[in-house]
Amino acid sequence: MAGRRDWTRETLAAGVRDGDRRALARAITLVENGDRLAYDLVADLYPDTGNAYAVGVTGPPGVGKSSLISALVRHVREQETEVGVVSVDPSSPFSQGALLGDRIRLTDHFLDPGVFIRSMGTRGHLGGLAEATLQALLVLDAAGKELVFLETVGTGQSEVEIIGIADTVLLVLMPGSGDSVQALKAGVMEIPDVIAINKMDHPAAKTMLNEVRSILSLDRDSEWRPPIVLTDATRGENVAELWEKIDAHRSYLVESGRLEERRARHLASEVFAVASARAKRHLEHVVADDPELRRLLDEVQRRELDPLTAVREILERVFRIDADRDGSRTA
Ligand SMILES: Nc1nc2c(ncn2[C@@H]2O[C@H](COP(=O)(O)OP(=O)(O)OP(=O)(O)O)[C@@H](O)[C@H]2O)c(=O)[nH]1
Ligand SMILES: [Mg+2]
Repeated sequence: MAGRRDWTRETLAAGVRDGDRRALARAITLVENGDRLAYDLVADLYPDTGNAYAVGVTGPPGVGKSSLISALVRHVREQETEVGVVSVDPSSPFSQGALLGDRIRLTDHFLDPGVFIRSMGTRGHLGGLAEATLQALLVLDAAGKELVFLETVGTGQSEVEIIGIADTVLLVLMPGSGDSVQALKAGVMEIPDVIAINKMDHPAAKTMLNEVRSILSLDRDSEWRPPIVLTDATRGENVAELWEKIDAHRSYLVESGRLEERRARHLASEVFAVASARAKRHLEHVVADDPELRRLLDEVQRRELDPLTAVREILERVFRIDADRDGSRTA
């Protein structure tokens, strides 16, 4: 078995392109750790990407996201579609731990060579989960996975950056996910492309369906009306219907030319998000290490220097940005 030292940029890229599981596992660990080799690898693989369809699956804890993905994977494997699953846990600083192990419940597919499943935490990743998720998606894409599920728990803003790269966003709810319904209603949560109300056996499932339907009916302008499907992930009920809706969304995007547009927008915002995150980190490090800059902050605190003058000096020193010009543009 190849140890960590045995992989080079070339062998790893070749292994990923062949869909070799050990190469994939290694590549995603490198991505997760923000390893230099991961950057080189993704740079090499990038020209071969763009073929995988990414489905983001989000929703509150325990609603059945993993169970539904598992059922959907079973369904698409009937057509022998090659599938990747990345389960991202924003709250976990480590990966492959017991907690994440419990989270993925996809053990049915662990022996299927056409399915690659991986959970990912933040671990030492400085670039954040958005960056790690994008890189993992690109690796799976280059490995020939035609369909990649990105699972992440959440109901608000935190997961937006993780599923922001997805082509289709599936929101999973269950009776009792009232907070999410409120968040949809208040416009705090972005309208997903497809909604599953899982655990449909629950007596309150129909009520929730009507509630969600009435919220969505307010949004008359959009051309795509998010379909809502009642599902039972454990019994596999309506899973085929759910897949049809996801596929219909994909066809809609392709036929209307919106897929290219959406991907271009996602990639641009991803690049900006990662660049901003790095710039912020750089700033924090420099300020922490530079007594001169810390002195500025002290002066602000003592009211000897006003905040915006301090900002100008910091930007000039750290980024060589002429803050006056920059400020006048946004004013
Ligand atoms: N009765 C019933 N139970 C379900 C259904 N779907 C999932 N479950 C159960 O609900 C629990 C949570 O399911 P998961 O698939 O792990 O949910 P999840 O949303 O991925 O959970 P987290 O990743 O921890 O947020 C498990 O015990 C499942 O067996 C369903 O349709 N009906
Ligand atoms: Mg899960």
